[in-house]
Amino acid sequence: MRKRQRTAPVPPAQPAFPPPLRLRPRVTDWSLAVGVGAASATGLISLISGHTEQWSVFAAHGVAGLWLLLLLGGKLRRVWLRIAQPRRWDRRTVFGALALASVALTLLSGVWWVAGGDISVVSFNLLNWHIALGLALTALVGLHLLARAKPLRGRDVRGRRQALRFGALALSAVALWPAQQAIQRVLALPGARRRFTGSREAASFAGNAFPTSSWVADAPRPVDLEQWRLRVDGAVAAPATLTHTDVLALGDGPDNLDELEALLDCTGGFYSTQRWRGVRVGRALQRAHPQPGAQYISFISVTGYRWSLPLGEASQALLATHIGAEPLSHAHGAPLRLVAPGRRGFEWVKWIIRIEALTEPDPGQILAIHTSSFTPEGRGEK
Ligand SMILES: Nc1nc2c(c(=O)[nH]1)N[C@H]1C(S)=C(S)[C@@H](COP(=O)(O)O)O[C@H]1N2
Ligand SMILES: [Mo]
Repeated sequence: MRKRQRTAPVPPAQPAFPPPLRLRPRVTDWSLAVGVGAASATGLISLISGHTEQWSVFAAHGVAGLWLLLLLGGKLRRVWLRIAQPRRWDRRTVFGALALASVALTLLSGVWWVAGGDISVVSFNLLNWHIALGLALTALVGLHLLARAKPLRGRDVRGRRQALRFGALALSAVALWPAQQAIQRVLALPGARRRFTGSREAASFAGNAFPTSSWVADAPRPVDLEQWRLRVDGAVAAPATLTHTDVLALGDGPDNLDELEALLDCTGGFYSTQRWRGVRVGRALQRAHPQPGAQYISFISVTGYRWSLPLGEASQALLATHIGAEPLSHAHGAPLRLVAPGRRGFEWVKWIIRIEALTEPDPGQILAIHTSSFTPEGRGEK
């Protein structure tokens, strides 16, 4: 009788050389979670950073992104089989797959923008998409963590080899950031011409020709100069209401406006340097005599958009009526817009109608810049 031969179960194919940087599943997952947290936090902070000293925020964001990129391969290799088999899907798979897809798309849009990519998809450029996807991904990864997170155990992190791999991966992420910049410079990729904030130059010193932008969608009606007044009030001894002529007369006259060369850097990804002209904010304040307790100056738009700066910095800022040789156009904030050197574009309030001296910071301004576009004035209905 022939003996039936029992076939031993075929062991899963092992790669002859395991990838040197593969981390244990839970270590990979928690590293991804920490990477996403770091990328979101630095990404959000970067939106309000514009001073050159703040370059490290952008560097940290880049390193967090590269860290995610390096980890993603291992994660994909592991979950691919589950995702590729619809029969094995459940609700948690959907969150997980969405989280993974959003991480991949966010990384792709970020890397592409950094490399100089210049496409726009449904009227948003790559940087806009990167920000939107990044916000979505933070929410999705949060949900995915709630649904699937497994605690790290001692045996996940123990072992010299595991520590070495982890260290090598972290070092690679840190080293890839300057390497990537050097390569861009050597190859003279368009990405190398960006500011440290990621923004690209647009129509500097060309008057009103540079792009216009809005934080949400402020679109007020053009302001009638005859009707327009600037109110200076709040913590001041002598509140004032000024006509356009009064404003120009605050300085050395319309033929001798104050000048400031300053760079507007929009979080939407462009920057433009202009010779702005108008009157220093300090001159308007002098007229109204700030009280000793005044600490912040809030600039308020006809739309309700408002932002404030510390008193000393505000005094040095400019209330611009002109760009170079041209009067400010409506889209750029006529008749009066703030020029706040070193601050990101969103702080440069357009269509100013009121300057208010404050004795305390104004947290409400964060809400105001998001809601102004929904006021009748912001929609141009009033
Ligand atoms: N009132 C008001 N001011 C505003 C904005 C806005 O939406 N409303 N957008 C800000 C943003 S996000 C930027 S980048 C600059 C853009 O100025 P620009 O249109 O002259 O380029 O204006 C800032 N001032
Ligand atoms: Mo902006």
